[in-house]
Amino acid sequence: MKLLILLLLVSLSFGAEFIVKLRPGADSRALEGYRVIKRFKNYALVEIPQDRVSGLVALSSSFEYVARNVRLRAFAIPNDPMYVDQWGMSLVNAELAWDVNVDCSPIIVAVIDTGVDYWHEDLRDNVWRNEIECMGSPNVDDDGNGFVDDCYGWDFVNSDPDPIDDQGHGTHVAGIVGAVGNNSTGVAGVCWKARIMAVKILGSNGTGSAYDFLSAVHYAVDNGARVINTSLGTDDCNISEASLQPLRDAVEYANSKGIVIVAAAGNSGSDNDTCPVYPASFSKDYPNVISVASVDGDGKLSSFSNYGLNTVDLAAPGGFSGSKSILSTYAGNSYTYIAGTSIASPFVAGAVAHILSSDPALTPSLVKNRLLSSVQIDSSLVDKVRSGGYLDLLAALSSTISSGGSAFRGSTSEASASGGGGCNSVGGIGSSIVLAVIFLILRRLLPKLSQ
Ligand SMILES: [Ca+2]
Ligand SMILES: [Ca+2]
Ligand SMILES: [Ca+2]
Repeated sequence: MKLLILLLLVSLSFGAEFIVKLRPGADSRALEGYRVIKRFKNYALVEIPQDRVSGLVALSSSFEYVARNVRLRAFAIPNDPMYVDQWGMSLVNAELAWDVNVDCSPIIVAVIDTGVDYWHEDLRDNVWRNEIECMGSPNVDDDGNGFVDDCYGWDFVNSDPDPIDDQGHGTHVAGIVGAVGNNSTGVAGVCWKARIMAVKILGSNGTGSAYDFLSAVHYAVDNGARVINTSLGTDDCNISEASLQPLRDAVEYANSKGIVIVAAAGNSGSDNDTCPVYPASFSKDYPNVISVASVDGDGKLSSFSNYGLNTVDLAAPGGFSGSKSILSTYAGNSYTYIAGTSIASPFVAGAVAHILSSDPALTPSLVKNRLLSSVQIDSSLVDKVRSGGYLDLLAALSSTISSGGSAFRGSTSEASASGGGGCNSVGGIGSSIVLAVIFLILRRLLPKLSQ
C-alpha cells in the first residue's frame, strides 16, 4: 500500500461551521445560544449563521478568535506500481488535478484506432459496454443501431462486432485516456474511471481508410461518445479538397452534434500550416477539433512533432524524459513505452473528458477555449502552436471559462521575451527507433486519398 496522503488546506468554508477558540478560563456559558457540534479543550466547533460571525469576538470577551472551518482533503498519488515511470502525468499537473476529479465515467470517450484490448487487466473496468447488446441475443441487433452484437464497439476493418486490438497502438492510447487508476495494478490513466469505446479502423498493419474513419465517427457520435480521440491522420500535403471531403464530413457531423475530436498533429517534424495533416488540420476550420503536438519531459517540443501556429492547438506529453517515452497499457494484457503525437493526443482527450464530466453542457468551442487558455507556456512552443504551451490538467479543470473566441495567446509575450529563438533545440537523440513504430501507423494511413 503506497497510498500517500497529504493534507491540503483549501480556503473553502464548510457550511456555516466555525472554530471558536475560548480564552483560558473563559466561562463556557459564552457558547450558549450557539449549536456546538464538537468540543475539546478550549476549542469548539460551532454552527454560526454567517451574518453573526463578524464582530463575534468583540461581542464576547470569552472568545480568542472565531475561524472558518476550512476543509482538509486527501491529495492522493495513485498506488499503481508503474506510476513511478509515468512522468507525463506530473508534467501536466495530473496529481493536483486528481484531487479535483478522477472520474470521467459520465463521458464516453471513443478511441478510433487499431482497437482496444478490452480484456486488459488495467482497462476492462473502464471500457464502454453497450449493455443492450452485451445482455442481448446473439446475431440480433438488439438495440437497432444497425450493428449486430456491438457490445464493446465495432471493428470497421473486418466489419464485425469485435474491436479487439491486434496491433497495440489503440490499447496504448486507451490506457493514457483511462487505464484504471489507483487499483494497485499497472498504470494510471488521465481519467482513473472512464468509459472507453473501442472503434477499430486501423488493421494490424496500422493502416485504414477515410471511409472507415467516416463510419467510425458516425458510430461513435450516434452511440453516445462526447469525445473522440484520433491518433492517426493523413501524411500527404497534396490531397485534393475533393478527396478530403469524407474526412471533412466526419468532422462536420461530429461538430453538428457537439462532439469533440482530439487529433494527433503528426510525427514528421514539419509545419502543418504549410503541409497539413488531417483530421488535425481541420482545427483551423472547426471549433470541435483540437490538434495536439508532443513535448518531452522538460516541456519542450519533441523533435519529431509536427507543429503549426495556426493549425496545431497545444502540446502534451508524447516524447522522452531521459530514455523513457510514455508508458501505458498494450495489447495482450501488457505494458510498453511508445513516443509520438499519437500518444500526446489522448492526454488531451482525457482532459476533455474531465472537463465535460464536471460541466457536461459545455460546447466544444468552450472546451477548446478552456484547454488552450490554461496551458503551461513554453518558449519552444510559443511560435509553434496556437496556445503557445502544453496541457495543464489542473488549470484546465480549475479555470473559469474565458469568453474570448480566439485570444489564446494572451500570456505569451512574457514567454516570448525569455524564449527567443530556441525552437529547434531539441535533439531527438534516441527517439527514432521507437518512433518508427508510430510512423508506420501514421504515414501509411489513408493511401486511397493520396491522389
Ligand atoms: Ca447493435
Ligand atoms: Ca445482439
Ligand atoms: Ca492501474
